[in-house]
Amino acid sequence: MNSKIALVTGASSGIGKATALILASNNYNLILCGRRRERLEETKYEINSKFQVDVHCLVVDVRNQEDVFAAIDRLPVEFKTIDVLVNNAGLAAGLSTIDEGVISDWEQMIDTNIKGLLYITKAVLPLIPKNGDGHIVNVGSIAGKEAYLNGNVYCATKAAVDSLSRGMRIDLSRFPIRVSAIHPGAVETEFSMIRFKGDEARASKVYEGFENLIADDCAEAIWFIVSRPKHVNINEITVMPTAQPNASTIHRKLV
Ligand code: NDP
Ligand code: 8X3
Repeated sequence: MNSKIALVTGASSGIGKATALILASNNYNLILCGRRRERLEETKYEINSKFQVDVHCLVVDVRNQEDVFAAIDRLPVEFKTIDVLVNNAGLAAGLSTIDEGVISDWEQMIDTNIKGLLYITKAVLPLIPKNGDGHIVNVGSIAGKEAYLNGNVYCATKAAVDSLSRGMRIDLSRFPIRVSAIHPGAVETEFSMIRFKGDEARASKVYEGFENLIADDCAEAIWFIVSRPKHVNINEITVMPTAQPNASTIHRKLV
């Protein structure tokens, strides 16, 4: 087995899957985490067909504290050093004013985007080397930098990821473990289908009339972060479509 190992949460789709592929192409062995086993197995198959690295699928819901700790504990011994942790699993559920918000949507976003990230981080930290090889990359969002209309709770969860990244960086620099964050604007993935609960027409409108980011744009930024020499920590990268200068402005050319 090669020496370096990365664990990517939300590796069954979108940014997480693209990140797993770019890490594999750079010789990292992978632990792919998500809830959908089949999708993780598909990613594993794709990686194995292209690259000579080892891949382990970790089927777990990051919201379940007990399951997260048990799953990390049960990792095969050869995967028990984790050099790079990419905390990417996350979602938006719904898009409505705070007075019309659905409480179960709020719970899902808070439990996944904040508490899930914390559970995974706490469970994985003992396995991260304390010699400068260890690196945690959190996937935040432009939504955590600027609130936008109807974004309220999603924006708040991503502001928490931003703040946690800053705090974790301070706390873990003593080992040292590097902590970085990436804050993307609009990326076409399954994100909007999930946000709009399978409403394809509404989801596709999000990306109409402008060139959105694709998952590979984020994966390349994550790879840049991870591939810096040990003495360099990229604190954060905000990556936006050129047509989206801030969280709530998109220049669309609609016919
Ligand atoms: P996708 O919906 O394509 O991917 C989300 C991933 O998160 C899936 O692999 C999903 O896997 C996983 N996931 C969701 N909930 C859980 C859970 N409870 N336990 C484990 N895994 C979970 O969206 P993106 O790739 O776009 O999203 C990835 C991250 O990027 C998210 O944190 C999102 O907030 C952030 N982001 C996205 C932007 C965008 O415009 N798309 C912009 C800025 C940030 P599974 O369903 O198999 O569990
Ligand atoms: C996802 C990007 O702008 O839809 O975090 O909130 S946005």
